[in-house]
Amino acid sequence: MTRLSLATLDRLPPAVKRFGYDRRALRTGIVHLGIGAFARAHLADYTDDVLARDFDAWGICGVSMRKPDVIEALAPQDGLYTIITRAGATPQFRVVGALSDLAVLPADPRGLVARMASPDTRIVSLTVTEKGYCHDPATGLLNASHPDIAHDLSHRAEPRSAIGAVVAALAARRAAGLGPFTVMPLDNLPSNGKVARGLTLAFASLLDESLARWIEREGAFPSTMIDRIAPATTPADLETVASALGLEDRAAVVAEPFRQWVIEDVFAQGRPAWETAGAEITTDVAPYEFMKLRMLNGAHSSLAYLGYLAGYETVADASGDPVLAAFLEGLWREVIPTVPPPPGVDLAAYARALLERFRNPAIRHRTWQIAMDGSQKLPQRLLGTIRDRLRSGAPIDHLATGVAAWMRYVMGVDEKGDPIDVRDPLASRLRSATDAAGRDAGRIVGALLEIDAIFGDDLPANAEFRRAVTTSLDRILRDGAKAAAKAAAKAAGR
Ligand code: CS2
Repeated sequence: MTRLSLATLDRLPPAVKRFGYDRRALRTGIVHLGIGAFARAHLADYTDDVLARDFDAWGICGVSMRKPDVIEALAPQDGLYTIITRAGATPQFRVVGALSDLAVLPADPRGLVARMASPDTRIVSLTVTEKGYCHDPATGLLNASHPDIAHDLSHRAEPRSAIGAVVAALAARRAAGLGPFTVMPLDNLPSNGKVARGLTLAFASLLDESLARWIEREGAFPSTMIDRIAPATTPADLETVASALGLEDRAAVVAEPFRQWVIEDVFAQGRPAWETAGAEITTDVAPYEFMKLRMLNGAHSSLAYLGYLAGYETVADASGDPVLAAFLEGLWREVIPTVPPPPGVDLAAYARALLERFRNPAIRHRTWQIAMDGSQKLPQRLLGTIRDRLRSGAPIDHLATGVAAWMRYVMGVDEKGDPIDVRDPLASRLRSATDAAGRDAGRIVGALLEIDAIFGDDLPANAEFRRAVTTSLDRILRDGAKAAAKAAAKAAGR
């Protein structure tokens, strides 16, 4: 089958939406590190809208940080790909043109650094997932013993990590008398701009204190809240696209119709007018981040562990189970009092809308996918909320059940005795901790709470936290995940 590309674009059927600008004239102004499904369904989607209205040099260079697969799929397509928007029976198709260039970091790290250092690059954005920041998730500080960071400190011209690449390129810009580009993280971390700034400064300080001071003075690190559910593309999705387009597209992504983006307006070298595409530009992203990370992602992770253990493959299936849906509602009742509502937002209505989004039957978002990297996600999704609740003496039954379900999950064997493919940078540490503890809830909780990169030193010392998580884990081990979800609702109702 013929591939989607600039040369074959005019063969697209009229029902397929396509970008409305001259792609060949598009220049690159953004380098995006981590061009996975999320960035293609979010940043590039918004940017494509802006380019259609207000054409400017804001094409995106999509960068793969490790494996070349995505770039190998995009390259013969001139960077073009389809977003399949799914809700209800009829998917919508849209071909995006915003990726004006492509690169694979490990194939040519020097080339990528040079590209980031070029005067054309005005923004470097990142979707490298939580673990890609090489930080300590509990504190947000740089993990200087992370193998990629250690490598980049001794091979600065050939970075492997996002932070290493950012600092190498900023150093080259400074040497060339250019100002810094804006560093814009698009990952689910609280105050992601502040975190990225702290990590960049910490890394730069280890190389050259004056470079760090320059970045501190001149650099810009906007925080953002990003939201769109975009599950991994399946072979069946690629077939759907091929029959809709009449062309093969190996880089298509799937997304829900909903999208949201809140951006702190601090840019060093300008930015696309993303607000014309519906992004919210603000001076304070924090309330939006709290809402999204604690309510959406906190519920997502809890549901992923409970749902996986209960035998559900997708979020839609799990949230269709009345016991787990009631659990989510109970969880949101615990979360809402800890979230300062963003201007004009009704958090109860936000929660109802989340349940609808989770239940979208056309989106097959695997519980296993969301369960990945729990050690990096728990702090901002559940543990911050738990700290706030404990401080005010409020019950944490649902939140603690989310944490207990994660503990049960990382034991690596499901309720039927089958192995679980636990993907986590700390997987082996988690497994040896739980293996040594047998099936004794108290001992498992004790062993896992020792990991201070996740729990800090306050939570392990909190008797109420330990009790609530142990009670819930004990219930999961004895009666299963669903019974524990039910018990949480009962305990909270007392
Ligand atoms: C999910 C997120 O995989 C996960 O951990 O919770 O990717 C979630 O789908 C997005 O944050 C939604 O915006």
